[in-house]
Amino acid sequence: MTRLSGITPSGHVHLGNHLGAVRRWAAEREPEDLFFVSDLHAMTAPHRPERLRSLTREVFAVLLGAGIEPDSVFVQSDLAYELGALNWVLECTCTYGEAARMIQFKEKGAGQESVRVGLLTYPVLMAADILMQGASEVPVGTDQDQHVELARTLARRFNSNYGEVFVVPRAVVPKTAARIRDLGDPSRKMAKSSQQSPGSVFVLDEPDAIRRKFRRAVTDGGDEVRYDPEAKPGVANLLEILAACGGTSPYAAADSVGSYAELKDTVAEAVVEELRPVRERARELLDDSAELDRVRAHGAKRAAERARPRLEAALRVSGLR
Ligand code: AQP
Repeated sequence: MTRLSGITPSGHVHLGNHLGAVRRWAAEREPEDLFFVSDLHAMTAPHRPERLRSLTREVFAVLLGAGIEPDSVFVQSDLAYELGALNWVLECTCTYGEAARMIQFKEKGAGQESVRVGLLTYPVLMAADILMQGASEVPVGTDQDQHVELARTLARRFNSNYGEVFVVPRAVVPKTAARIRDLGDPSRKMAKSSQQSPGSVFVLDEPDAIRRKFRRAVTDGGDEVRYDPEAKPGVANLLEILAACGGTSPYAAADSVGSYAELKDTVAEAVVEELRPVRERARELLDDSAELDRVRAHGAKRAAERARPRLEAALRVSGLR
């Protein structure tokens, strides 16, 4: 069983990515699991080339820093030629109606003056990511369910039209993890794309920056520390973060602190300690370009070796080569 998970370098990796995904990927990984930095997906919206390149390196270093094995991680664009080929074959397996139905396309495209064709077709590229690696399970949130469903449809259609080449993948719901909210605006989730927000805590932030951000975190009226996400969303978010760092429940975390100020200090220190080893390992790698490049080339080679026989078979049975 191969599980495939990706992270898009659309901004700096934040505390939400860490607590909600990356930390678990590292802790619960099975030998067959695969992780990748989906830099091709980051091109569906306007982007700056140098920034994309540097964020891709950063995200890759953070995955390794979090403890993901070099054997199981790669950068998507290091397989750009292979993916480009399979993407075309799958685009010719997918109908326009199927692509245009994707809710994310409608949502992300809504109100935009101009939309990249890639925003319409990237679920097909995602299908190529999944099918080329022979992934049987794709852990995704509900917002990506529909894309995995499309990958299933395309795998089935391709197999029945041309021959059995692809494993038919299925979406699996990851075990519940905290949904971390923006420290300055707890009504929205912490997000990579809201880079300017002082309410986003990044994995590579220095301890003092982390402490400053928590000191400025929005709390709620009153002064009682109580876990009540409806009435006290700001405090609840801080308690969820504290609980996630300490492996307890938000209710227990609430009992451990007496005031808002104490809560902010306690959660800031817990986050500093939680992120410290990841930041230190990631920084070491980012400072040692040669080592980072070596690990990246190794991951790319392994991923390409895994992908090529399936890609060759897909090209052959569909009438190419
Ligand atoms: N705030 C969050 N709390 C918990 N988990 C989160 N994830 C993202 N935000 C939070 C999880 O991180 C993994 C990788 O995310 P992604 O690259 O697919 O990005 P995303 O889900 O679209 O959210 P981001 O990081 O905020 O990026 P943008 O701003 O580009 O949308 C996923 O497992 C995701 O659930």
